[in-house]
Amino acid sequence: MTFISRSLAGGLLLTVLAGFHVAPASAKSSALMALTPSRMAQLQQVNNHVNRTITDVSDLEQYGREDVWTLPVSGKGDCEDFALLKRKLLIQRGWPASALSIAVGATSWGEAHAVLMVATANGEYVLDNLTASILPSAQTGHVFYSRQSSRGWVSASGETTSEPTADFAVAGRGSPSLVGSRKQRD
Ligand SMILES: [Ca+2]
Repeated sequence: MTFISRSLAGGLLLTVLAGFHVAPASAKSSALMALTPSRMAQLQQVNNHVNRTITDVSDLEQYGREDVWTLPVSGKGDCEDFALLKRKLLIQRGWPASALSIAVGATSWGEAHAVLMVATANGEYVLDNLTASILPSAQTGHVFYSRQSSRGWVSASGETTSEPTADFAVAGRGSPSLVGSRKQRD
């Protein structure tokens, strides 16, 4: 997801966005499902299954180029591909597509990252290939700055774009190399 790192403006931007709460962009509150124990167990089962069965490989290694968003049909993929498969499996299990959106941002150590956000009547939870824990979005330690919606991608400022991007006024200043080493990709 190098376009994400190119979009970032460095630490200042992350400071600005740290308070950005990712609100459900497409799921209406009336349509949200209660997060019952059985549904939480379903989220954990899907998260664990995908995290254990898909091998984390960068798009550059697998496809020879960055930013290939696709289901990991080869058994290999990176963070957004894990999220796409989890979304598909949850829809197959009866979850409404409107409650399932991919959010992109950065980890606390500055890696570009993507996760699957699940909007429920009990709050929004994250399915993450970095952990088996299903955490509320505010407790992941990640900073999210753009999320999928039915209209494209919605940034922290509310702008809709065709690609996930951070479009605050500070973007474009500072170092674009926030993401840095890709040794711990996703
Ligand atoms: Ca990918």
